[in-house]
Amino acid sequence: MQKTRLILVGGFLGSGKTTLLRRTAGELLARGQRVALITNDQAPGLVDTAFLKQAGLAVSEVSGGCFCCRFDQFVARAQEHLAQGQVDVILGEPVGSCTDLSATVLQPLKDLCGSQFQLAPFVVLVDPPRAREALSPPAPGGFPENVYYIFRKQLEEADAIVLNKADAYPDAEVRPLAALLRREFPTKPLLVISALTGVGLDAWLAFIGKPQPAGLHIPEIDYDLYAEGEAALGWLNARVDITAPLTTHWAPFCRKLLQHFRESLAEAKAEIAHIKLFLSTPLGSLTGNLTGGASGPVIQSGLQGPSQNASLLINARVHMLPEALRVAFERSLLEAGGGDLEIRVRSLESFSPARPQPTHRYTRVVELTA
Ligand SMILES: Nc1nc2c(ncn2[C@@H]2O[C@H](COP(=O)(O)OP(=O)(O)OP(=O)(O)O)[C@@H](O)[C@H]2O)c(=O)[nH]1
Ligand SMILES: [Mg+2]
Repeated sequence: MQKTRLILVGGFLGSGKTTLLRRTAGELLARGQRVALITNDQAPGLVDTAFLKQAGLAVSEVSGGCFCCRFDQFVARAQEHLAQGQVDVILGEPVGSCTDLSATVLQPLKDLCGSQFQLAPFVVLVDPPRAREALSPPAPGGFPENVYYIFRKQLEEADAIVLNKADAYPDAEVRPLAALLRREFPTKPLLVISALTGVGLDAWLAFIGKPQPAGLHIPEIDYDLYAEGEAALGWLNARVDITAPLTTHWAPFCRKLLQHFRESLAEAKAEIAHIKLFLSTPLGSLTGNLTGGASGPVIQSGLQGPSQNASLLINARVHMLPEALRVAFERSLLEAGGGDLEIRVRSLESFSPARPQPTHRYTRVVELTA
């Protein structure tokens, strides 16, 4: 029986994993391949899952812990996709604050599931400014050093590095960074792409389509530092129902919400890793994103018109205590609503990720003969 190709795309929060996976899935489907996706988060209510489902893709999720701590759930989701019909490719997106995936996911997959899945090289996606910060210690960015520790470990364990968002920065910035990554990681293939515009996508598809060894690197990981780095980030997942007195265009509301949120985090000097929202109405959906740095909210609307009711999903990952993050979010929601909207928070979780407790941890690279 033909094995299903399993492609895991890692990388720090906001580096563009979901954007790349959505585009990759679209390209593979257009080439006649059958594709499924698995998303992952520490808590339920994932914007990524909603975003990919709205694109008509077959998506399942592992929530409540990362792939390494929920390894059996991850394998169960992958097997469910197989049971539902022939699948040629499964694309998986691990949590962006996770590392040590080679030891805890890739090696066990090769060892325990090698007869079902053919693992592609583990690719780690990077956002140019974040990579520059992480590779220039002491990091000049807004995260504490233990967060950049995770970022660097992600690069160390990668089989290949993909420098994303090439469209957003001049060549004069991208080229020296690519050179720095090549110097630091001379044995790892490096691709430069834009998941958004499709630049470099053919090379990317050719790379993931080629049978190659996967999970070649198992770096030493200091779990105390890793746990501290993850715990330095506040996490918020919320579902909110909103009713307006009259039919409303929701894009301005979402923009205001993200702007207020951003201002209140800037006041608290809390660095944003990624804030993303997904708003749906009977007339379609809209996504909004905020990543760190100076860039403002990016709103992409697929709404076909105004409506009175909307459901909002929001996921925020910020260098801030979870309780303060919740307060900042709730305040921003009220400010964006301006007193006119009826806002019902259906669920809200804010927390810092717990210490990672992987199901397996292999210390040696599993060699595959076939
Ligand atoms: N300019 C530009 N923006 C991009 C590109 N790829 C992704 N983005 C934007 O970066 C933001 C984050 O993208 P996502 O795909 O959600 O990133 P992610 O890595 O899945 O984020 P998490 O799931 O939170 O870890 C969104 O606003 C994307 O539109 C790119 O190639 N160029
Ligand atoms: Mg994502």
